[in-house]
Amino acid sequence: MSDKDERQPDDTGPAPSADLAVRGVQVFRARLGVSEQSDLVATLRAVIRAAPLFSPMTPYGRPMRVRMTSAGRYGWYSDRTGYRYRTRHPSGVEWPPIPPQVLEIWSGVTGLARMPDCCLINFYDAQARMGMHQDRDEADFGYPVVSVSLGDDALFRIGNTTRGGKTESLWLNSGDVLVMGGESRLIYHGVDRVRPGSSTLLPRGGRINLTLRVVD
Ligand SMILES: O=C(O)CCC(=O)C(=O)O
Ligand SMILES: [Mn+2]
Repeated sequence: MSDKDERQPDDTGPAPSADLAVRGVQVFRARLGVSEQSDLVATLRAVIRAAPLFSPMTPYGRPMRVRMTSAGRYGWYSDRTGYRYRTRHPSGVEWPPIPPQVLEIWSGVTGLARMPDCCLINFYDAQARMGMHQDRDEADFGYPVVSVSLGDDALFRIGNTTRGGKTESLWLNSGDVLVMGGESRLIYHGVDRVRPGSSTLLPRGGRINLTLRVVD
């Protein structure tokens, strides 16, 4: 694949279906058109006003570079005692509900009737990255993980179901949706870097990732 996918999403036709699978990870390129992306960002701003972004502490005692918050019955959280889900934002408020547009993305790419319990909202500034990890704080790995990219491009790395070994990388662009399910549900993955200024979706730049998961 080329370093940069030049296709521009448009709102004139149906979104293309999965055009790529890397190690069982499905990538739906330009699943969201430009206006859907802007509407979604406006909706997410309201979520973030109710449940502001924060920088969780890793179990290793360093604050994460990615700032985050959640929507849904559960929010993902980390501190010195480990990774887990909790039912309230650190401020004490309940997490806001997952916006209907986000649930529609989930249904569209998974075909599942069961809705996700958690929509993790990750915000990456120009320096942020996320180390290689598995998503494994959920009860049932039979449900996929769905990840939505908005804003600046991100270099996403895909490894194996055990730590180490060869990896493959792909650029995720604004509007792309990725699904880790089946044999790829427990695959190691991470974000090496974002490409600042590659998108005009967010006026002050940066990248938003939504990660949708069934928790219990
Ligand atoms: O930002 C991304 O694309 C991935 C985020 C992620 O893997 C996570 O939050 O678990
Ligand atoms: Mn992850």
